[in-house]
Amino acid sequence: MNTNNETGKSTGNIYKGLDEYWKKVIVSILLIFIAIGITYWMGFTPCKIAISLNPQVEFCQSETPPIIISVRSDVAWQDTKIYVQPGQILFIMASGSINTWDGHPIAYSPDPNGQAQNEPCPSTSNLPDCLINGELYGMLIGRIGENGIPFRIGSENRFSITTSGNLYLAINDDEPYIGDNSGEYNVSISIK
Ligand SMILES: [Ca+2]
Repeated sequence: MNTNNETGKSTGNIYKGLDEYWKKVIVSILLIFIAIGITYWMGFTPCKIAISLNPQVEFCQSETPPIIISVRSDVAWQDTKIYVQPGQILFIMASGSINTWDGHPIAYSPDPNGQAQNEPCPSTSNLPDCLINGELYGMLIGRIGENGIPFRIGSENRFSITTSGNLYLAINDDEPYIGDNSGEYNVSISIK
């Protein structure tokens, strides 16, 4: 009898121990879901929390899926059809290589930051104006609206939008000599 009683006690303790364990698991899971619910309810998405923990995280791509487009080097201002307006933040990343004088190695741009090996555009005083005078040949540039003021972009940049209109992109070059370019940049655009 004693043995049976002891066995019964031991078995009961094991079940009791398991019950306590699963209770803790269930309570923990519930607390995690409640915490996630409260953070969302308060407007703290994982993206915003990441930024608050590390200010270097300037933009959370997961919050707005990026728009991927190709920007040709042999066409001037290209309308991305992306409408932006004041208050938005624009995050642009670009890659690829182009040539601003097809077949001439000196005009090679290894990336959207442009040709660091050359003088800024226009490289000599007898050359015509560029889309942005004083910026490098081959640099990815942009403007907001058909008559917006052009600005540099390069391989990666972030902008606070202060005007509304479609985003236009181009590759910097002497304006009359854009047609002799080759290649394109791949551009990722995120709006927040
Ligand atoms: Ca050219």
